[in-house]
Amino acid sequence: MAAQDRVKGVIIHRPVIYGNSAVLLTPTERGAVAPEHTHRWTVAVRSAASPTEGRTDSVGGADDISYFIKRVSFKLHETYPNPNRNIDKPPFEVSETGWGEFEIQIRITFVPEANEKPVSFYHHLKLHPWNAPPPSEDPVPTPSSVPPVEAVHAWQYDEIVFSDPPRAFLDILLANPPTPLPKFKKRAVPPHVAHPASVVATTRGTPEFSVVMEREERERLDSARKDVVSETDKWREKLIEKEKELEMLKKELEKQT
Ligand code: SLL
Repeated sequence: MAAQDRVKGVIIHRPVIYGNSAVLLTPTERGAVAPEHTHRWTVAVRSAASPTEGRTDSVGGADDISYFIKRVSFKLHETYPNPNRNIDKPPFEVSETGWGEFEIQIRITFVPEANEKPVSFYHHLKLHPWNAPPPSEDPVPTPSSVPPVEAVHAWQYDEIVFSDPPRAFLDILLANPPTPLPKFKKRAVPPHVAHPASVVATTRGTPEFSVVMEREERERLDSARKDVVSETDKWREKLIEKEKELEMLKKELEKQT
């Protein structure tokens, strides 16, 4: 089998996150860059798991993803000089300063071995914190209990799926297993500011992708619980039926003896 031949029936994925973080510029920084610029932001594509040592304040980025990603192109707003930014080596990110939010097109080109077309994601650059009330059942925080916001984070979890990958590419993927996501989040993300929808958090700490897993785990448990209940009902009915049958047979037997 040749290296470029596709391995039929194999579906393999790599978890990634894309999005941005942003911080307010201090008055001194504003003076140094441009007076109308209010924020410094970074837009990035990273592996989903966060580092557990070294740069532990990073959202995602535990793994070097250049074994399957060749280039990430970020298409910025045309108010930026050279708005098409091609990043050909990790970290696949662009840092800028500015004053406004806008839509960023993120185009991922894979290594040649993948023999796959590029994929595009769209991300709305987020600079301002969410002021929406907490969507969770947690008690509504009083203003004094809301921690001061240091950074705004807007990240989306996604999985890049490769179907029938070429043999050589499958070998590369298998040689580079992704760091698993933590089962439970280890970082303190205040529940009243973390978005349970998984993608975003406006928080004092650094969000980490495990809220996604928590939700999925909850959904799995709920569905398993329903299955167990319906199975139990089914077997209970069968048991009742059999007990009736037994009762009848016993009566038959009594009659005959
Ligand atoms: C808005 N529709 O009005 C958006 C556009 C563009 C933001 C936001 C550029 C900084 C520079 C910048 O921040 N553009 O001047 O280099 O909110």
